[in-house]
Amino acid sequence: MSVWRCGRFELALDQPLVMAVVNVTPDSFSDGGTYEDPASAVAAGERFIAEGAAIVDVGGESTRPGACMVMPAEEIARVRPVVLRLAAEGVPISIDTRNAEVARACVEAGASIINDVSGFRDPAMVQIAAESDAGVVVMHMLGNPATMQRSPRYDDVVREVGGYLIAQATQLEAAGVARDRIAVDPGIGFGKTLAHNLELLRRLHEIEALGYPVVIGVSRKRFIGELTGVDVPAERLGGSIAAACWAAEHGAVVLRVHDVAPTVQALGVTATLAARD
Ligand code: HH2
Repeated sequence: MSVWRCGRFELALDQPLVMAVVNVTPDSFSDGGTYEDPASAVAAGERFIAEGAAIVDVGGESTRPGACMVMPAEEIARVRPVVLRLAAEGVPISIDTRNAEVARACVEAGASIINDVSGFRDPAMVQIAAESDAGVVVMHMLGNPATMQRSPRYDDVVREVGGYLIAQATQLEAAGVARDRIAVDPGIGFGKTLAHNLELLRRLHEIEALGYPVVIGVSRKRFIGELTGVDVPAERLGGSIAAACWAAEHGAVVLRVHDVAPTVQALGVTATLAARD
């Protein structure tokens, strides 16, 4: 059985793991403002673990298309108290940040995973990964959040995203990050059209074949709105669960979700139905 080594945790990958989203932000696309004070963010993290999440992903900066940049001191002030408290309770925490100062402060506060939506492009982020024993999520994003949805273009989106992920993972390994600490994520919605997102999900086995655990975030995303005509992100639960189960059956082992209990239930039923002995 393979494991993903993340700081003091060894996360078994024999069944899909749920990574619960807790955005301590005023402006995230679907839960902005919900957990703005640390106590409500901590309570949400505790509830998500009780509902079956394996990891709590704490974020202090929205990366939705066109989102405002947040200064590192402000981002740290938002996330650090939440990381400190949940980590002290023994929860595997990932810190969702593109900023090296924030990553360092949160690893020191007890975070076990660095989830970088810009895929460790910043050498300072690579250095922090190398100096710590945290797990890492290398995600693909085209450009940056301000510009990524302006006519994204690829010749073959799966090949290009896969090539980027391998290059970034190789760079991390060369810097001293052990291979079994690295997971990859094709970055659904990050500089991709509906057609690109669908192509990545339909050919997810090609991303799995890169040889790293695959993380997927489809929860409440715009492509589900485009497929269903549902404009309000929080009302996209059915589509989000369908996409998470589909991804889990086609190579993803970590599912990043906002709605933990229903997703855990659906993943369990899907895995049982798919099991062959
Ligand atoms: N998606 C979002 C943020 N972080 N990290 C990974 N690894 N994969 C993803 O798909 C991913 C991610 C965007 O969702 P959310 O955090 O809900 O919104 P916002 O960026 O507006 O805070």
